[in-house]
Amino acid sequence: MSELKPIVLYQHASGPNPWKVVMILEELGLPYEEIFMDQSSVKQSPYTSLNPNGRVPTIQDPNTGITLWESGAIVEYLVDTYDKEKKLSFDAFPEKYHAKQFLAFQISGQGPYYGQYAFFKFYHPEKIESAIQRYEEQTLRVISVLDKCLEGKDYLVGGKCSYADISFISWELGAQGMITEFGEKTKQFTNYSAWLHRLLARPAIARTLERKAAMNAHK
Ligand SMILES: N[C@@H](CCC(=O)N[C@@H](CS)C(=O)NCC(=O)O)C(=O)O
Repeated sequence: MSELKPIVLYQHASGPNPWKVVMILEELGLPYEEIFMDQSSVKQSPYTSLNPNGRVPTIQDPNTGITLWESGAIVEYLVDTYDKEKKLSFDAFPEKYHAKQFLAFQISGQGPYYGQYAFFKFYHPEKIESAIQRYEEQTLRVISVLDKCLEGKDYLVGGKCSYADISFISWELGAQGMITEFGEKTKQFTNYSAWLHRLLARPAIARTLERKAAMNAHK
């Protein structure tokens, strides 16, 4: 892959979604360069001409000419375009669709519920207990689904670690980092905990998380 030009990733030091993309780039050994954005510049031109949603991540790939936003779409693009050896993805039926299913669950279930849980617990100016409770329940429900799907399995799809597994890591760690009682509340989900440890032991993931931690420690 040495002939590839670096993929440009617009990213954020602490938010979970761009780091999900970094994990895939690292796993696939793709060259990339990062442009770190702050909260206000993502809402303004020129960034909004790349991503009208005013959020990160966005990528620009000079090798194909694409500009793409939404982390799930970026993950799919990267594996479709560059994972020719199917290190993290699948050609075979039904695994190919099961991996898409879990990515869809991550994007629509994990990301929004965990995000709202953190928002109502820490950032909303009023303390609305019913909203906190609702999103905590939904967060734990997502984990219970993962735990069930992982019964008797090391990974979600096809007996190997794929983008489907990796896509969940960022938000799991985000929730653990923000919510101190999270570890206690998720202790009962033993398949889920073992799976997360397995994923965190991967060199590309450990490398990514070390860099993210170092970056946030200097703030
Ligand atoms: N659905 C989007 C969510 C992106 C998102 O919310 N990104 C956060 C960082 S993790 C962000 O840009 N926040 C800035 C803001 O909301 O203004 C994706 O998966 O890419």
